[in-house]
Amino acid sequence: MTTTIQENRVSLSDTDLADRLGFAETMAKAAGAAALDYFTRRDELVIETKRNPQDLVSEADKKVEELIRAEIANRFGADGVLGEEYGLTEGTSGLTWVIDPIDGTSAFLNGMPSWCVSVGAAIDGEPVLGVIVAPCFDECYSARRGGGATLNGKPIRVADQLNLRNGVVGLGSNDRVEPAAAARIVENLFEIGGTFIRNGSGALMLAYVAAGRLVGYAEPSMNAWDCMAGYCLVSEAGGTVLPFPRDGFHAPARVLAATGGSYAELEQISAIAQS
Ligand code: LIP
Repeated sequence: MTTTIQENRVSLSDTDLADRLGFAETMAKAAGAAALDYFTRRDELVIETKRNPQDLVSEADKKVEELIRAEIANRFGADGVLGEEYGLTEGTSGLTWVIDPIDGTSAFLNGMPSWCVSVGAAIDGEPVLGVIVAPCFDECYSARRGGGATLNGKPIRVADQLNLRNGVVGLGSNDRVEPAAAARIVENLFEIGGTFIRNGSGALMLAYVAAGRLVGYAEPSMNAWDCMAGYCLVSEAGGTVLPFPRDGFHAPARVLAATGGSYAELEQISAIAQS
């Protein structure tokens, strides 16, 4: 299957995507090793506050994104790059890498293992590649459009045998969401006998949906770099996702992913008035 870019700038074949996936796995693992080194000496890191005291960034985030950007520029210089710390660099190939150097920054800086390196790629806003590396667990989740999803090289699939009453849902939220609305999602889930986790990394929780550990994931307002890789993983693992806005590189949007059998109910439970 050949993925033809809009305006026929470039046609990316499955082989092109497979090449990029192999590169992304190697690169994300190297970035993960660099991040893990920072993690072991996090007390030395210079930490800055972004929007509020819960929204932090450290030199680890910036240095790891710089490492990823340099690797991409060296190998696929015509591709675009969108990263959490340095924004959007337009490309000419039609493929844009969408990266979060350390997703779960709060967990990372507080010494908890639930963080990851998230490397996605999109063509015309559609996720086509996803690699999520969780160094503290020695796990590499990987997928490309049409190629299935794997965890450490072994095929993975969403948990079709679970539902919202016997499975666990991942939830995310932050200051962009009205507190009462976020609480209502939890209330709605508890009312049907469900339960949830929030580990601070939306990307890692999306990878858990793809691996069949979580039955679904919902977050009312999430950035493209947090979800693009996870969306590719969930779709290739047989799950259903709420398409991210085609112009979503510039603003956060609602994120929803689940098994096919639980998607509609989780959509209903987590639907809130968008501020
Ligand atoms: C995090 C997301 C998570 C969200 C957090 C934060 P970061 O990304 O993965 O889903 O709830 O507020 O945005 O900031 O750790 O890269």
